[in-house]
Amino acid sequence: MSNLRYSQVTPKSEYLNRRRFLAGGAAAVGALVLPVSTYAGAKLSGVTKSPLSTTEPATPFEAITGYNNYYEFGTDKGDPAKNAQNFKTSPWTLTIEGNVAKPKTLDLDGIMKIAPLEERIYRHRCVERWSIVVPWIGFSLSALLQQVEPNSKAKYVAFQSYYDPKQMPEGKHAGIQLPYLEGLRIDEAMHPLAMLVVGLYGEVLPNQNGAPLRLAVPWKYGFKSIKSIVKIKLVEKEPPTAWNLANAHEYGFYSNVNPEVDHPRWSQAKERRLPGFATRPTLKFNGYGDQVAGLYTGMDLKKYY
Ligand SMILES: Nc1nc2c(c(=O)[nH]1)N[C@H]1C(S)=C(S)[C@@H](COP(=O)(O)O)O[C@H]1N2
Ligand SMILES: [Mo]
Repeated sequence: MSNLRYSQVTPKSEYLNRRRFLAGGAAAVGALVLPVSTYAGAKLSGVTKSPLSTTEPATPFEAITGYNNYYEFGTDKGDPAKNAQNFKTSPWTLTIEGNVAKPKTLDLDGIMKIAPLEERIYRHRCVERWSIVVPWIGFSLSALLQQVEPNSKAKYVAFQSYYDPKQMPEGKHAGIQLPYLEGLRIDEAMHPLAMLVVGLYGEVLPNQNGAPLRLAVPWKYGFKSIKSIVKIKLVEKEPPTAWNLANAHEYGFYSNVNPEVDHPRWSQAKERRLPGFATRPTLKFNGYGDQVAGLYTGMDLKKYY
């Protein structure tokens, strides 16, 4: 059971500042009034291991946190690790609204208390053909959705990322519309594998991986797993998504991992497992078919790509 509260987590920066203060005397006094810009690296406690984990070995921390897509902080894979370091993730506000009986506004403490924290080791397959295995920490998105009590008009779930051009100046050159938008059908969102993530490798999420709150939808291409979520809205119609708005021909709403349906510019049959260059066959639904194929019974997955 996790009774951890965000206010009880010791941010690494604060801890370091404190150490510096103890060691450095007067010169370090300023450190006491520095705002805590990030919780990245703070340890999460009370995390249980989930049976939903793959038995594949997890990708090293350095690869997961050093090779990222996060266009708000630049389009090169190394940009997010460099440019997101000072991103301010506290205070944070998440709103859940729309076709629900009980809309909610949560701060970080509230987010951490939605459900007990679990470690789930998931495969993650980017549409650009690299893959990683990540020990995420979080809980099923359904835990939060059930708390707001969706009504019968809630057919889809729309997600919106934080966007502040001042903190994310590289976002101007992203080539996609920001704030980043994503969406799931309600039954996809309610599937236990769909996860809200607050950490990885035992720690609060590094900023470049989507702190303080991101999605992990392991049977879909990585771009469905939206980072730094500020708004979740239960809606009646299929919501717009960032990559579909940018290029509808290449990126559909569903975006289930599917080695049988090529991207218009490349085959999706294989993937590169980081770190290194070894390739392996890509699995339908990224290997989660036993759990999720039933969501798409009777659908033409070439049409609904
Ligand atoms: N807000 C936001 N979320 C995002 C992206 C982004 O650019 N902005 N990139 C997506 C893509 S393409 C991938 S592959 C994953 C990468 O997640 P990771 O960096 O934690 O591996 O984040 C997804 N979520
Ligand atoms: Mo991606």
